[in-house]
Amino acid sequence: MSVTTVLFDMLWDEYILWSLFVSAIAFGWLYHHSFWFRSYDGEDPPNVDGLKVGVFPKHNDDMRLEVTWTILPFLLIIYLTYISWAPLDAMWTSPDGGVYGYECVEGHYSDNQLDMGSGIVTSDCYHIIEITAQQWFWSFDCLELEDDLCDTDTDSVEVYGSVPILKLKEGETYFVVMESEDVTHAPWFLNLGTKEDVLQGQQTTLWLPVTESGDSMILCAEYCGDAHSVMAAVLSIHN
Ligand SMILES: [Cu+2]
Repeated sequence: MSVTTVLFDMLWDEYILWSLFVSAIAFGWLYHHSFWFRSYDGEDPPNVDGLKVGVFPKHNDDMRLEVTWTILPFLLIIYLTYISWAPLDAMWTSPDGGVYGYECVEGHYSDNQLDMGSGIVTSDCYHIIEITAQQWFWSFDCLELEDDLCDTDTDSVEVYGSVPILKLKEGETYFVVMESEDVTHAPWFLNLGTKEDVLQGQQTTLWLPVTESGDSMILCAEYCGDAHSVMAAVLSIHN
């Protein structure tokens, strides 16, 4: 699969379709009301709510509506917190015996297991790699890892030009240690749905539990200057 195909697939990913769907409702509503509820020159529109300029329409108060409008979103937030608790806990798990175990010794592999119920991946152990960010490109360092586990390359991608490729292995988990040489950046691994800020003079870390092979883009999610929009790389996962 070429990188161009990957980009095309990305455009039609479900989140694009969802945003088109929501936009259609929002803008449809906006334009409908703008034209439907127009008044014309010389027309005296009926004041159905008895509104007076500068006076709060207290007669429109509805305690039941207000309480409902407070309690329902509150319950929604509790529910959203509840369902994101486990994934967030996994995303910020400890590198010392968390869900991804300890660093793999040479010749050992993560053997990732995906729990279909919770969506959480657990690993026997993980591999460490490094990412350095600068205006406006990414540098990957596989450290001591063998080529099959981690390798780098470059490729030419439409729109983005020449970009680095990070080649990882399906079924392995990587602990990425990151730092920036200048301003704040943030690698966004589109297909893994994960991103983290990269700072100058301070290390940040990010887990990459890899369960599916394929090519996808890595973009910069923190505005970092002129060429921010083309600060890209390719994540290529093989099995
Ligand atoms: Cu950047």
